[in-house]
Amino acid sequence: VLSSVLGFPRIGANREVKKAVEAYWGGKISADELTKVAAEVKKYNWTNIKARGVDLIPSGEFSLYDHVLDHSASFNAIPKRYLGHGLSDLDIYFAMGRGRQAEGVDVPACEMKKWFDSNYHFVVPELSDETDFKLKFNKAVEEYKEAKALGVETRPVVLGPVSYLVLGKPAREAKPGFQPISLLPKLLPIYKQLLSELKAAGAQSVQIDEPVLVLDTAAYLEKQYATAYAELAPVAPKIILTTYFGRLDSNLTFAAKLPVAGLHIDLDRAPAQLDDTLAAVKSTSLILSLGVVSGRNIWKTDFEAAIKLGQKAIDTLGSDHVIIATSSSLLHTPVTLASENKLSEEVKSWFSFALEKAAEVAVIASVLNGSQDSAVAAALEDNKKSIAARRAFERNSNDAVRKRVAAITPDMLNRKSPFAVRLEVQKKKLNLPKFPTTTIGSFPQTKEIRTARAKLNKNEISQAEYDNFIEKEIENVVRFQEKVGLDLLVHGEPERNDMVQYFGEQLEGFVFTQNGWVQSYGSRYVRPPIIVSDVSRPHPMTVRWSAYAQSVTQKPMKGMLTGPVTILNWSFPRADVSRELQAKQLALALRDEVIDLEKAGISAIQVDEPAIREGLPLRRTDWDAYLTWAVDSFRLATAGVTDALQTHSHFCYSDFGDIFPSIQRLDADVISIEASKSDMKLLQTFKEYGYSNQIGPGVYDIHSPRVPSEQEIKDRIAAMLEILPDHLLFVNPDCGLKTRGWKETEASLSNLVAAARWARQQYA
Ligand code: THG
Ligand code: ZN
Repeated sequence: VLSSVLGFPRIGANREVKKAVEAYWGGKISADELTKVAAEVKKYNWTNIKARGVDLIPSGEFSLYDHVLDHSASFNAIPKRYLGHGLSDLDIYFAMGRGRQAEGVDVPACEMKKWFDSNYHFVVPELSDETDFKLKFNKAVEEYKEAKALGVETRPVVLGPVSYLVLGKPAREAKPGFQPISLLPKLLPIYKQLLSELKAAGAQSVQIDEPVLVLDTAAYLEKQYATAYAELAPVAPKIILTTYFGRLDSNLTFAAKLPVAGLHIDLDRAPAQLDDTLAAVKSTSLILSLGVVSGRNIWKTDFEAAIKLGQKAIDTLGSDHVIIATSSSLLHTPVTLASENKLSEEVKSWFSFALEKAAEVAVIASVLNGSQDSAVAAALEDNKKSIAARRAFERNSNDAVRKRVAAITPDMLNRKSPFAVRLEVQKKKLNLPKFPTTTIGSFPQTKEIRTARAKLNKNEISQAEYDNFIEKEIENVVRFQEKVGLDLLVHGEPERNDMVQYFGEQLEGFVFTQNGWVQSYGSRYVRPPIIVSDVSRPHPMTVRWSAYAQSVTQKPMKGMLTGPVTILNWSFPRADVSRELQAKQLALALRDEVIDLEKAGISAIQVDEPAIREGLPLRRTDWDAYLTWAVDSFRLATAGVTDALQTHSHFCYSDFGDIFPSIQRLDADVISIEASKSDMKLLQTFKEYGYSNQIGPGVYDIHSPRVPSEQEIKDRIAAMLEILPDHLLFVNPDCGLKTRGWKETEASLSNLVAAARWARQQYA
């Protein structure tokens, strides 16, 4: 039995990559210096994984921005708009990731999408018949050799051709009806070259990721999979076809027949698929890689349970045909628990981060190999103890919270009156103009804000000094919005580090890390809080700040909360109770907050649910169950108020084409959505669906520093009004502004307000 890690965080133990990448963007370090930092991080990863005793160590999955973008760049799948500006390959790469507006170049970024149901974003390949695939560089080979030079034999990782194409989208110039998968015949020669070069470099095996195999769509791709792997297998090192985040289900039938050396399945997400998989591969020569150590959560693996699964596979296939692995790349977990000094020893003993997980796969494999090593025996014993201790803790749940969840009644999910009635009441109460302008909530998080927070954490300033500072910031943001001329104001969220972490810190039932960063996209990382027990709200969380903000302005102030589903999805959830139960507990806590905000004089409250779509199960058969509790949780959180309270919600991602009924069922008075990067088709769908409440489709993309012109925004509003009724339209950016600088924020919002004013005259 071999042990394997499918991929590792590429941010560095101390966020070295973020710092270096941002320094490079700021012109503070050279490309060479950036490469050096990257090399150090790769070395750290390889040597540390090896030191934990892992047999199959990943290479090639490192990235300066995004691994899908790495593939596009190396395959020469580069949209034309990035070419001809005299940019270096590296700068073209970053321009695709984040856009570029400097020295006469003005190009927006490529679209980003959520990576399956995770909180990681990948850069969507843009493809057409004009895409001129060639292998510009072979990252897999380069990193394989780089590791080898350090004395580490690795198993290179590449994203498979079918998944790569399926994750892509038609480029603007693509013919109507173009499907990226039609490029498979053109792409396969590139993969052949890539893989044969890997073989020539000495790689024994290669991990080819085909996560699309766990989706319903894969059922229609059987032929493409067969063609692809029939062509690739003869020239490639031994292929381990790798699936994760879900179950193969019926796709197993053809996946198990592909001419590959091995198959990896995710037994963290879908432990029940082991039996079917064993039955399917029993009569083949396939190696089965068992993903028993979660790549998505931070709970210690229950060795006993993992060993049982491993033994079952060995009994069927023989020990030389079994690999013990992480369920997916460890990209989604923090680097190491060793950097956490504030968690109690008890709490720490429940967790494993990436490096600890590397050790876990090695120990489990050793046990299955019959190791007599005393260190292995000790690790096994330790694991038994901490799993038992955690179970004991879980049994000690908060009864009052459980009882409250059990007592939820249907009427608690309903607003008092239907939308049409509320609309009139709210019109009087809020007195907003036509095409009201607003923002999504956060304003630039400046160095000063971060510094103040850091000082508070280190006790270098008092709580009172910090609170004063935050009040000043809030007042400045309010004045700024008044000056720019926005209608529905926000307090700017200077008190929040992150829209999820902040609430985690206020709620009972969570713990947080000091250094548990996980890449969200590019150089942006998050520190997910960890839900460890039943959740409740010991005190109001945002009322103080929203009430203060309202007290310094005559304009209406929008309260700002993160919704239950999003808090859940962007945290590390408990593994011992259902997601539904955790969402309902969160919803009750938020319901109390919403009611308190209204009591404090706030007349609009936004409860963001950007993660509701990404939380959707990967398989359609699982959708209904999820959507029922997810939407109910939102309604539970927001329905406790009077008709006069205008509820808002926000979704960062617009691909909810197939969950319209659920978006409608949220019954938020206003939703703001991302519509700037995708086209107007989305709005058309809203219309066709007959969506009835107010909508603020983002009029510009905040994910890039470029400033939209007034004309651009006018054009967008005009295009939106071709589709949406004018009495339902809000005008807002497509997401929060915390990652932006003040200068571009002021310029962009001024243009936005001017465009809205123009629209009021134009469509009076
Ligand atoms: N919070 C969490 N997850 C998210 C978002 C979020 N997932 C989706 C989307 N928003 C991702 N967007 C961002 C935007 C900005 C940052 C992170 C994710 C960001 N991070 C700071 C950084 O990397 O410098 C660190 C933030 C901090 O100090 O805590 O700016 O909003 N959970
Ligand atoms: Zn957003």
